[in-house]
Formats: sequence, structure tokens, C-alpha cells
Amino acid sequence: MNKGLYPIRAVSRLTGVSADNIRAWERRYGAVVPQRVKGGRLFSEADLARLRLLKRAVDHGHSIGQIAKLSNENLESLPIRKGDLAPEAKTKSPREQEIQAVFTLIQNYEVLQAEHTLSKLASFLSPQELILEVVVPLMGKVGDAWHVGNLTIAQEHAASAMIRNLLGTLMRLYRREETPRKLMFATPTGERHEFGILSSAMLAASGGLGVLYLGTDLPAQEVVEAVRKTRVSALVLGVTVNDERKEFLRDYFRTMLEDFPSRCELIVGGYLHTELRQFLESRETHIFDTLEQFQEYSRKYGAVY
Ligand code: B12
Repeated sequence: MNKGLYPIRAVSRLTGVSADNIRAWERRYGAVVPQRVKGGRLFSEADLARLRLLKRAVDHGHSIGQIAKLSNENLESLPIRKGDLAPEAKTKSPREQEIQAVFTLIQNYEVLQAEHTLSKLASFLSPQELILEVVVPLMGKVGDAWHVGNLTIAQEHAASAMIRNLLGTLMRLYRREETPRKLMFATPTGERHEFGILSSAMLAASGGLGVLYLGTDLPAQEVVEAVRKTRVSALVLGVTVNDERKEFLRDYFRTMLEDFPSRCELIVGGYLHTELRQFLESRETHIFDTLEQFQEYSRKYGAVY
């Protein structure tokens, strides 16, 4: 395959936009302009970035016809309001029924029963299926309900604790004495969205890698100190809340990189504003928008899935 160019199927997987929609957005609105080659189209990294921005806007209720011609900068500054995700935009999971069942149990504070249902799913799904088909959509549902006031803080906390326990237990189950490489997971100060790093850590552990999980909301200097003391191969940071924290995050990463051991790689996953993305790319950071991209990259450390 041409380096840095992706066929439509890969683009669909990496951006979450269906192949049909990619074609329609291109044909009807000229939203992206891929290279035409014999047998199809090839999309660049820039096309991928644009499709992600378009998807984010459409997912939050904007009509593709009205936004397709906007610049990336304007797409980024479109209002993304709390909890206004268009229902039809949410990815349908093949586990929809089970997810709804767990959600209802949480609403009724039947946490033990919810845990039981989740554990049953975990017993027959692969780690990847559990994360992508259950954990990501379930947390989306729980968080969205919390954002619009349909779930209390207590219910959200109960759901978060349940998922944290389940993934933590599974991570311990996968722990091996001899691992090719160890990866450390954390989020920056003020970032409480935990499931990106928890899911990545669990995927890495299931692939046979060593995992050192620090958790959320950590100051830069403390993370660097932990990296120095433990000699991990990579530090994986999850970033989600970005919009009003661009400068804070740039300073955070600047501080971190001042003193960062050169033998350790820095990996940042989640949602990154263009400016922060460019800043990090200029510092040789690896950036992943999806768990699948991270999983693919982790093979480089010896992970086997
Ligand atoms: C659950 C949730 C919460 C929970 C978090 C619980 C917890 N313990 O983690 C709670 C209720 C606490 C919460 C709080 C807030 N949230 Co919230 N939350 C969500 C929600 C619904 C789901 C996020 C989630 O965990 N999904 C599961 C993860 C695995 O999937 P994901 O986030 O989609 O991530 C994908 C990629 O980005 C990537 N990824 C993400 N992280 C990482 C990390 C790595 C290493 C890698 C490789 C990949 C990766 O992989 C995932 C799948 O491919 C989203 C909206 C939505 N439907 O997505 C809002 C959302 C993320 N929250 C948002 C906001 C604004 C907040 C608050 C600031 C709201 C407020 N006013 O108080 C607070 C404060 C949070 C803080 N200070 O950190 C915004 C963020 C906007 C932005 N980008 O700036 C969102 C998008 C909602 C919105 N539409 O506005 N939230």
C-alpha cells in the first residue's frame, strides 16, 4: 500500500464514518478530495483528520450540507454542546440490548446485578470486543445521560466504578511475569475521563505487554518522575477535555518534555485540538485518535492480539 495513504475501508475503520457516507460526502459536497487510483480512492492523513472533524460536527447535530465546505479551523470552533449527540449518530453496537440492560440496572441502583451482567459478557467476549462493543458504547450512554441530567452523579460514579473494577480485574488476570515491554498510563491534571487510558491499558495487557496504570489527573513533574524511576518503554497519556484548555495543555506538555527521558516514547491518545496536535507532532509524539490505532501501534512493542 502507498505510504501514508489509506483505502476507503481503512478510513472508515479509523474515522468511524461509514464507507457509504464517505463516498456521499465526497460526491455531493466535495467534503474531502481523495486521490483517484485504479480500483478506488486513496485518502491522506489530512483527509482522515478532516473526516474526523466532520464526523464530530455531524454527531453533534450539524447538517453535513451546511458544514462540508467549512475550513478545518471553522469546523473545530463549531459549538459542541453538552450531551447533544444526535441519536442516529451514535454507533450501533451489536450488544445494544445488553448495554441497555446494564444501563437500566444502573438507573435502578442495582449495581451487583449490573456487574453480574457485565462479567457474563466479559466471560465470552474477546478483550477487544468487550472494550469496543460494550465499554465504549456503555460509557458513552452513561456519560451522555449524566451530561443532560438524566443520571445522577451517584449513578454515574457507580457505573464508572463498576467498569474500572472489571477492567482492573481483567488487567490483573492478563498480567505476566515476563513481558517484552512495559507501558505507563495516565491523564494530565484536570482530565477525569478515564476510559480511554483504561481501555488502552487493558488492550495492551491482553496483548501480553506490561502495564503500569497510574490513573487520572496527574501533574507533569510527577509523571516524569515515575517514568524515570520505572524505566517504562512508553508513557501513554489520554486527553479528552481540550476546548478551553489548549494553553494549559501546551504548557503541561512543554514542562513534561523538558525533562523527558529520550529512551521513553510519548504516546497521546484521545481528542486533540489541531494546535495541540501540531505542537506535539513537532516534538515527535505519537498521536492516536482511536483505540484501534493504538492497538495496531502496540504490536511494535511486541503485543500479540
Ligand atoms: C463518560 C463521560 C464523562 C464522565 C467520565 C467518567 C470517567 N470516570 O471517565 C464524567 C461524567 C465524569 C464526565 C465529566 C465531564 N465531561 Co464528559 N463525557 C463523557 C462521555 C459521555 C463519554 C466519554 C467516555 O469515557 N467514552 C469512552 C471512551 C473509551 O471513548 P471516547 O471518549 O469516545 O474516546 C474515543 C477516542 O477519543 C479514543 N480515546 C480516548 N481517550 C484515549 C486515550 C488513549 C490512550 C487512546 C489511544 C485513545 C483514546 O478512543 C475512544 C474510542 O475510539 C463523552 C461524550 C461521548 N458520548 O463521547 C463526554 C465528553 C468527553 N465530556 C465532556 C465534558 C466537557 C465534560 C465535563 C468538562 C463537563 C462538565 N461541564 O463538568 C466534565 C469534566 C471532566 C474532566 N474534568 O475531565 C466533553 C468534552 C469536550 C471536549 N473535547 O473538550 C464530551 C465530548 C461531551 C460533549 N459532547 O461535550 N464525562
